[in-house]
Amino acid sequence: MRIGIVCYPTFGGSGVLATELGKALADKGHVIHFITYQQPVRLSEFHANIFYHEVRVPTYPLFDYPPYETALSSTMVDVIVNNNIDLLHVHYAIPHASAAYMAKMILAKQGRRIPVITTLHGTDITLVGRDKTFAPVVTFSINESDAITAVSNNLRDETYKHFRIDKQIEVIQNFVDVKRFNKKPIDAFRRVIAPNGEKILLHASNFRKLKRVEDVVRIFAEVVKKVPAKLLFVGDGPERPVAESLCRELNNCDDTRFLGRQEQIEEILAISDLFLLTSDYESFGLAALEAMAAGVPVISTNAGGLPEINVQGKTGYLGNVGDVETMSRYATELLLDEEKLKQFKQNAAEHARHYDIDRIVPMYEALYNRFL
Ligand code: GMT
Repeated sequence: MRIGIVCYPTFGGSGVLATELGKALADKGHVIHFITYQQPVRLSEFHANIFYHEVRVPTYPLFDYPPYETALSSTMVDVIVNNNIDLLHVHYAIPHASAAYMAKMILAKQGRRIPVITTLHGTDITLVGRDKTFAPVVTFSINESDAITAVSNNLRDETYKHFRIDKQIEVIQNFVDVKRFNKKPIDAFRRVIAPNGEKILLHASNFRKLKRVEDVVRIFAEVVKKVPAKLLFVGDGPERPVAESLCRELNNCDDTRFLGRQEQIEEILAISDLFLLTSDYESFGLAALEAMAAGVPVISTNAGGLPEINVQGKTGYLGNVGDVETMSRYATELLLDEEKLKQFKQNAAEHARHYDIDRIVPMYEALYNRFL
């Protein structure tokens, strides 16, 4: 198949998922055309079946707001026509689903049919999409998609709750390439981070407000009172200065490192003992799944789709949003009990296999086949 994939190219989960999906499909012989405004972060290597088309938005003195969506629709039309694309798969509804609708209508006038599949990822529904600035367009373009998928049961339910959707939303959960995350720890790296054998806790995100990174700092501050430990932060974003200043306030800077954006997250996960995810909401929590695939148990909130992947008392523990005390207690208890920690690490790795790329990607292929 020749598939056009539209996504955000940044470090966000939807872009990562879309890129990994494209790469997996290309490995299976499909020809993939990525359409976005920048080379996607996880698309750094050459692949004979992968093409990248940059959406360029010309500047003009009249444009206070450069019309990205118009440029995106036009690029879609161009790529579809010139590369004989069979199907368009857009990730994150805003503005990809409405841009795809526009491209589809333009092509229909030319007598060409292009099926559009929209995958909903999270904040396109639960945060930004629900805002009345976007809601009518989001509702319309979701309903006009030929197929709609959501990355968790929770996100499907949230979409039905907040939008008038008259079509079936299919759930295809996110996936992880278990082989990639099954890495041996690099001892020298572990020693640099934790020279005295301290436990390593990790948080990775885009540091947006809903990630509640201050809760990560507070949990760590409690844990480190009882367990010699280090905290690693991976990623960057608007709330990073908040986490940094709280760290200083709580006197934990010597034990905390902000690594910034990292492409080789699997190397960092391989030396980690516990992953912390304290979000207000996660439709799925791809970062937590990647941690589990690397055999790292997860302490998370029980928000959104997180209970669908993190199994209480097996792969980790869950607490209410903002309940730092409970999450700290769980983390401390687990880190102090070597046997239990070992068992949880094994459980996490085993559980992640349910979401292996080899199980989930065929679900997308089956979906595509229905429209060709
Ligand atoms: O978490 C983010 O802020 C990024 C966001 C995105 O759209 O790129 O992630 C969403 O999609 C991911 C992949 O499907 C999910 O794993 C995340 O849980 C989801 N984020 C939220 O729902 C907040």
